[in-house]
Amino acid sequence: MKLYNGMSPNGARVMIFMAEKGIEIPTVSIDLMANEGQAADFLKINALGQVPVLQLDNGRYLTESVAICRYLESLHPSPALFGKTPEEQAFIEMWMRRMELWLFNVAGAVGLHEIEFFKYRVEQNADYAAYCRRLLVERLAWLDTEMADGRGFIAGDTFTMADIIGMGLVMVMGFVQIEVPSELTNVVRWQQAMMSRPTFPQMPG
Ligand SMILES: N[C@@H](CCC(=O)N[C@@H](CS)C(=O)NCC(=O)O)C(=O)O
Repeated sequence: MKLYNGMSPNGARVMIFMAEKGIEIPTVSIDLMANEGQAADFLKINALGQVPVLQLDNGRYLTESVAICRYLESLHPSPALFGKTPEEQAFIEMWMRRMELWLFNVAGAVGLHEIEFFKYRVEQNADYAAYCRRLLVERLAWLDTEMADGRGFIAGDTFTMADIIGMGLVMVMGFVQIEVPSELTNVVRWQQAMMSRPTFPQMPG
């Protein structure tokens, strides 16, 4: 197998996942800031011009971060980050979708609509970015209420793929400088725990 990856919130999901499991895969580094994702050779691998991409041993390219992690989970089941029992798996899946669709994508939209680098990716709209900033904070308040049962992690008492998607969210919030309001103590506690985890990516200074 070969991984094509670059420093980014979605790329980080796979890096964190591998680090949590102690998996090593030869990696080709794609420098997104130098626009290597849009290079003709890379577009032949993933026409969307995005990382991460896992090339399987049979040559096929898997081009979605969660699909890559799921594939690696089946090859390296322990520790189980997608759950073991049907019930665990279903609740982790529920929380993965909530973290990605309900939170991560809203934070991502702030970046897409505000950061100069993305001006050729989307038709930027400053009002939409401002709306997404407000919406994200509202949704973090919802997450805080959900986590008021004292659970240590997003989907329960163990670290899972839902937390890894959440770590990507924390990274995006760092890029666009959105802070978790201090009164959201459950989210603040979880965020601090994620940032102190040895597998949380250290951003280049
Ligand atoms: N759904 C894809 C999204 C991947 C994605 O958006 N990757 C971004 C980095 S977070 C990327 O490679 N962007 C390259 C660019 O815009 O040039 C996944 O999770 O794998």
